[in-house]
Amino acid sequence: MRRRLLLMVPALLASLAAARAQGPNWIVDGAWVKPSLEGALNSVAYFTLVNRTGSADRLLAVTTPVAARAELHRDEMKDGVMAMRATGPLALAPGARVVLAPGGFYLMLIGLKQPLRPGDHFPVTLTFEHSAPLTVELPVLAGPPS
Ligand SMILES: [Cu+2]
Repeated sequence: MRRRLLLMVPALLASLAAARAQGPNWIVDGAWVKPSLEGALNSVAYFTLVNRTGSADRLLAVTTPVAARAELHRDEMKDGVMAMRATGPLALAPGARVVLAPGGFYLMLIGLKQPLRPGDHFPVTLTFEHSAPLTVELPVLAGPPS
């Protein structure tokens, strides 16, 4: 048993090296955060998330030091009224691309601890069901990046 474990180690190291060489398993693209309005405690962040891990996963939670909470929301018409609702965990099949953009999904930053001004940037950490947590830096911009 012991011998077998030892033999497995080089294979494991080789697969870790291969994984690293392949680059990021998740791609976060086109990120931007709306500047907070004067005195506002909330703002919204947008980005595109692409699953390049090769396996299905779920985005379970998002955290950031600049807000008390960060939740995935979606605006929906319900009984003729536009309302937002929390989406809960976001399932991403292998190769799936989820676009957070005005009019659809977005990341709601709730309880801002500081104003967000154009030119600022701050980290958010994405926690997945299977993948290691991913921390990315989001820029505060007056509008979508071109
Ligand atoms: Cu919302």
